[in-house]
Amino acid sequence: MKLYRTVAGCVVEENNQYYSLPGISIDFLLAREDLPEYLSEAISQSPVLAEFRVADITAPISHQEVWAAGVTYYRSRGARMEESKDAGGGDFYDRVYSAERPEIFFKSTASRTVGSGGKVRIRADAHWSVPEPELTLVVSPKGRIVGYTIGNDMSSRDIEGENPLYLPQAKVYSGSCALGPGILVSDGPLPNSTEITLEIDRSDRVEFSGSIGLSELKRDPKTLVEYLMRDNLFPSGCFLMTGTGIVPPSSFTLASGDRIRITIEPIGTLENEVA
Ligand code: DO4
Ligand code: MG
Repeated sequence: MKLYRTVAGCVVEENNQYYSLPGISIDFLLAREDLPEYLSEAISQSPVLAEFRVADITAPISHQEVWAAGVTYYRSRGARMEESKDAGGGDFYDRVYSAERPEIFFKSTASRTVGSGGKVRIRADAHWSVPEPELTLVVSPKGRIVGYTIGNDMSSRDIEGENPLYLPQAKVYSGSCALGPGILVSDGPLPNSTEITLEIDRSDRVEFSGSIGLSELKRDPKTLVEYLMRDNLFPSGCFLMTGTGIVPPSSFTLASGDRIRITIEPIGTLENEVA
């Protein structure tokens, strides 16, 4: 079952049929502990939509915060060590990769987040920018994983690499986050065979493509959630990005007009243009 937030309200997709949930907000739904069960029941009493327009989809976020885990794939550890080698920061990333406590940082709010079809941004003062395609957990107020979406943790690698203390500036700015297209509502784990793929088109040809299997994710999603919830309250629920395992070559930087497509098969494709 998938949940979409659209310009006309929330919509549930089940067995290729779309059901509208009139008057029910994304905040109401994401604050529930029983989202999968609630939606199963709700669609049995909801009208079937005659037409579902992909163009009507908006980011599935309102009052939720977006947090992100980092250095959760071996490939990310290597990339971070490389970009920070001149600043002597490489050792931190090596240590956090194998430490018991994961790296978790604040990433975004709804105002900085775009949905599928929206425009992500690169910072005006950055000259090495990349998308980071990440499986994103949808977490209830009590810390239950109630669904999955696709996240793009847009990042300024030069700013992050200059000094690890610049991480918030490299990660948190207007248009630095994309989420969507919708939420795969499920409280079970995704299979280890799940693939995340990234394609970046420039002038109608593929400039970069890559993929990574979820089997390469070093941290258990439930453990990441457990650390996030320690001494934190999320009354509206929250999103937790699980880190990137796909890193374009160091010669690559995003440019205005690039189209970024991130696919995670059971969830869908998150597609954004760079403003
Ligand atoms: O440590 C910096 C951030 C790393 C990150 O965002 C990732 O690995 O996805
Ligand atoms: Mg990331």
